[in-house]
Amino acid sequence: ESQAIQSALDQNKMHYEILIHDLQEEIEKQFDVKEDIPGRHSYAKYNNWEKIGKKNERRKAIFMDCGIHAREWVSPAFCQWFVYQATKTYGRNKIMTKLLDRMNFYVLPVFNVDGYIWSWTKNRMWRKNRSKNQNSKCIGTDLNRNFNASWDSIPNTNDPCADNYRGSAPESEKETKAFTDFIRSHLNEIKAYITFHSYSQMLLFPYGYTSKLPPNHEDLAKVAKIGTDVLSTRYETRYIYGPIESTIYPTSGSSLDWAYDLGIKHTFAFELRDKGKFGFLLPESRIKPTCRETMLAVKFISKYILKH
Ligand code: ING
Ligand code: ZN
Repeated sequence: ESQAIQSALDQNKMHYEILIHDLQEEIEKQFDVKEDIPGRHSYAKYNNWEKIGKKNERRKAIFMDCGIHAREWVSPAFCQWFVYQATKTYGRNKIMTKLLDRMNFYVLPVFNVDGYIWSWTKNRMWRKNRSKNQNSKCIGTDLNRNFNASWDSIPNTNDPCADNYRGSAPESEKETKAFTDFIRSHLNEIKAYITFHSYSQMLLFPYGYTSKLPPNHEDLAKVAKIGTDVLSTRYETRYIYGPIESTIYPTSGSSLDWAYDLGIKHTFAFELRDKGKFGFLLPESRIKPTCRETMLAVKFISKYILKH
């Protein structure tokens, strides 16, 4: 049986390779070959955003990231798809042309580089990054619990051996720090933040650390409702939407809540396909459909941001 599982995993890996292939170069650019933290398998320079749009113009921007969790492979696939489609359809697709004429997109295709590599080479189900923990043999911090957003307020994130370990302090991880530095220094342009996870088919917004609703809840819910409706028009994929806390589960220290509290009033997290049949091992045949339908929702959100 374990052999069957292994071969399923191998197959899945190969199929992803087709779409992820072009990402390889992107990922390699992010490596720091010096290995400045000894023992870390490989590790990012943390500043390798793709910026799509026109040069040297101040205007609204949307920041998107993928792959904060290693095993959620369809997420980096989406970021790659977005960059590919944006550059390919600019000048041909009306909406894309208008969006890129008027705003910029920052796309971080793989937030958690060494974790992602680990999930390809050693452990398909790896979630965290690969940093060492003091006083523990266990490796890794859950980057989506490491942000300074009511950090550590939800219990059970303090075990370094657990998949949701919050890290030793807020922003203890280089990946987190590089991201927050970038967002802070571009706050006047960044009007929306979208982060991509899998799986569950949900569109989430703040908060995760409290059941309190943010001031613009109605607005967020409206955008999420239309966004998920638009997404479903392509293949009838049904998404649910709502605040993190009541829609998926309570979380503290997430990037979404952090960005919101910093002042980015439109922050969304996608939980992409599926609802658990394949889960993280979403087959190759579903990658492109997932990207296509998700693109519709992202375009809608972008148009909304442009208008408001
Ligand atoms: N789910 C997310 C997690 O970090 C999430 C859910 C998204 C929480 C955004 C907070 C903010 O647990 C997965 N599958 O990673
Ligand atoms: Zn995730």
